[in-house]
Parts: sequence; structure tokens; C-alpha cells
Amino acid sequence: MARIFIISNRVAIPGAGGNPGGLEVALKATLRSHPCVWLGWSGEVSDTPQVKTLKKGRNSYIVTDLPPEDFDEYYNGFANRVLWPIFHYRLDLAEFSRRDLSGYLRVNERFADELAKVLAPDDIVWVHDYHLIPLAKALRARGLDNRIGFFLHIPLPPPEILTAMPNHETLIPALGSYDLVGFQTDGDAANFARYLAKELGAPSHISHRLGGGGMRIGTFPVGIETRDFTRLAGRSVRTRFVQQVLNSIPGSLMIGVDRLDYSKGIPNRLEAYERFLIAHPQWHGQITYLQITPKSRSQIKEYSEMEQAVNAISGRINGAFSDASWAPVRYVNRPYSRTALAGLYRAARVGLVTPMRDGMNLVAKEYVASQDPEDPGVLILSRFAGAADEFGAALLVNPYDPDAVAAAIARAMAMPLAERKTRHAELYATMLDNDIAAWGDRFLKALLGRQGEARGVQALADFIAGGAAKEPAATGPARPPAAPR
Ligand code: ADQ
Repeated sequence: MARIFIISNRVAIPGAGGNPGGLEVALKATLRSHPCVWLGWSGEVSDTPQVKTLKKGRNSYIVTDLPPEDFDEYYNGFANRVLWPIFHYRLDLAEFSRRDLSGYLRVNERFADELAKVLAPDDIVWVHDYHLIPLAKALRARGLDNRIGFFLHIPLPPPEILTAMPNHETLIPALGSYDLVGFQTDGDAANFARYLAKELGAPSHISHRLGGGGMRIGTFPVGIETRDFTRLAGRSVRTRFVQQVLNSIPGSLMIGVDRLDYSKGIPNRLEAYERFLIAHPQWHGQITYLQITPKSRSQIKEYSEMEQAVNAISGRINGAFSDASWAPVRYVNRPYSRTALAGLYRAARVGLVTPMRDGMNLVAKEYVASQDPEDPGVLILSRFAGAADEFGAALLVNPYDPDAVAAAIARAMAMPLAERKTRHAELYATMLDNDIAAWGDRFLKALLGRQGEARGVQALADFIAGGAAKEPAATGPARPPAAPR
């Protein structure tokens, strides 16, 4: 079996601890089903960077330290202060002073050097996320012609936003060195197609490259290990930990689980909850909102400011509404095991997932998978999460409109059992169709060029070749044909 090289900024070595993240969850099934080598940053910063290789079972992990200037310019700089905000549609938060690409390119070159030492000709390379956009170009420059795919876990904004990014004309076309570029939603893929059409003069250029076996694009919405998660939740809800949480609150539990990040919309969500409490006093003492939010990227100013804002709003709500036996908000700053989270999701009557913008959002999927089909809770989901494309049966909300989110909380709390069951059955069926193993398989098959098994890839290729070069209609971006689920 050919080896799969997974390349990403951080590497999750089994048993090594560290912060949980969507990428780690998404790659689990691939790591189980194929011999893999996972290469990335060790998380250590050092003046004398070391490269370490570890073997766990049939998989290997290669991690390299970063020198301080690379950490600053690549990770804290271009990746997290330019690419992250702009790809999440937040031009206002992008630090244009961090426009210098050199540290970012240097780390991509460093990864390419390490890879070039160990890649065999038939190895398949699967690169993940916005930190590593130019990696295929760097590998091609070293004469490597392996199959190389790229998957973007976060959104890709329309060209009207993307072209405001410093150096976009150097960076985005570098994706052309990949054999396959995958996105979470049709909207993201269409945004990329429109960028290529507008900036690079597709369709002729793109269709030529497609004909010559060059880059293809496709939609591959990330899933989770649906059935396993359901079983885990069923067991976990009976544990002493979850029962203690339930016994410690009066009434129903509403849950939010997110990294502390401005894209997740935590302050807006708390404000919406405050409006709900003001508008619906009959629920006082009957609902407790548990927000579980481990800190992330605290060294970046926007993140530490948000930490303070979230603390302030939670304090304000508890100050205004608590009584001796009830506090409406519990805000917890630490990570929990997947088992504990699964049990809490199952115990929660409402799952509140309201990012301002999100590539997919696995918490939404984990919440649905955890529910008891005979008495399921209700998912309130932002229409700006990638998951909303598949989850029409959730209560979809606009996270910018606190009154609408407050109304959705009231509706979820009062929803009759029959409606909860119908909605849950529809959401769960979607998740069985597209679980995490199916996601990895579909991407890898598409990368290996088995077109029949990745219809969406060809459909999008036809879309680019056919229509994307036209100016978009005044009503909004053109939509590609639906991709397979
Ligand atoms: P993330 O932004 O990390 O991922 P998300 O999809 O929500 O976001 O995944 C977070 C994961 O971390 C979930 O599995 C969740 O259970 C776990 N997690 C969060 N808080 C936790 C806590 N307190 N304790 C334990 N575990 C916790 C990026 C993109 C997403 C995309 C994923 C996968 O930003 O849009 O869905 O990649 O592609």
C-alpha cells in the first residue's frame, strides 16, 4: 500500500496531549486505515531547531522545531494575523503590517526540504490548511512529481475579499501546483473558481490545465465518526461526571463548545442569550447555558481582548439574573475529553453553535451524533458554518442578529418531541451518509484520479471551464452543480 504523507502545521502525536482541534479529529480515520507519515511543526521554538521522528504502530510522525523568527513571522504573523482573519471574511482584523510573506515561505521551504529527504516516488502527499498553501510549489521546485492534494479546512472568501489580501497574486495561484484542491462547501469552491476566472483569465487557462491532468478542485465536507460518537455519548451520559453536572443545575442544559476564537461568535451568542432571558422570564431557573471554551492563541491581542469580553458578558448576565439556586451561565476555560464532551452533548437539550464564519464546524456534527434518537435535543446552527449546507433540518440562524438567535433558543426549548425527532432523524441520516471515513476516502480517491468516485470534482472542473469566467450576476456568485455527499 502506498504511504500517505499528511502535512499540516501541527502534528497530533497519539498520547502526547495538547489542545484539541478540528484537524486532529478529521484525520483520525485516515490514520487508522492507511500507513501514514504525518509531518509538521513540533510546537517548540528553538534557536537550534531539531527534527524528530517517532513511530507509533505503522504510522510515523516527523516534527520539526521552528526558530523564533519563523514562529513570529509564519505562525503568529502571516498565518494567524493575515490569512486566518481574511479567510474568515474579517478584513477589519487583518494586520496589514504583517504583509511580509518571507517567514511564511521560509517555513514552507523548510517543510519541503524535510519531505524531499523521505518521500518515495509513489507516496501520496495530502497537505492541510492555510499554513501550507505554497508547499506543493516548493516540492515541485525540488523535482518531485508525486500526487499532491490540498484541503482547506477554513472558508475561502469571494475574490472581492481575497484580492484585498497582501500578496494574494503570489500566494493563491500557487495552489495550481497541487493535483487536487478540496474545500468544505460548494460556496468555497465556487469562490476559488471565481478567483481563478477573474485573476488568472480562466476558463481557457484552467480548462487547458485540466485537460493536461493539472489541478482539479472539489467539495469534500468533513464529517465525524458518526456511529462511534453516538455509542460513546450513550455510555458517557451515564457516567458520574455527567450526572453530577446535571444534578447541579435546575432545569435544562444548553451547551456551546468552541475554541476561544473570534470566528466562533461567542460574545454575540452570549448577548443573544441575554436577550432571551430578558424576553422570556418564564425560563429563568429552567435553563443553564454551559459554554466550554479552552483558550487558544492567547499571545495574540484580539484573542486576549476577546477573552476579557467573554468574561465580562458572562459576569454581567450572571450578575443580572442569578439567584441563590441558579446561575444562567457557566463559562469554563478548559478542554474536556471527547468522552466527557459526548456525554454533555447528549445531556443538553439545546446545542448552540453560532460561528460568525466557519469552514465546517465539527461541534455541530458531534452534538447531533450524541443525541438519543427517542428524545433528541435541538441544534441551533449559524447559517455561516459550512455545516449549514448539509444541516437544513437544524434551526438555522443569522449569528449577527441577536433577537433571531434569542427566538431560536425559545423555539428550541419549547419544541415538541415529534418535531425534535423528525429534525434529528434527518440530520443523523446526512451524517451517516458522509462520515469521516467517507470523507478521507473520497478525497484520496479523487486525488488518485478515480473520477467516477468523485463526481463533484469533475462537475466543478466543468463549471470552471464552462462559466466561471463570466462576470458574476448582480444577484451574487454563480453556483456550481451540487457535489456528491
Ligand atoms: P476548528 O476551528 O478547530 O477546526 P471545529 O470544527 O469546531 O473547529 O472542531 C473543534 C474540535 O475540537 C471538535 O472536535 C471539538 O469537540 C474539539 N473541542 C473543542 N473544544 C473542546 C474542549 N473544550 N474540550 C475538548 N475538545 C474540544 C477547523 C475549522 C473548522 C473545521 C475543522 C475540521 O475551523 O471549520 O470544521 O477544522 O475541518
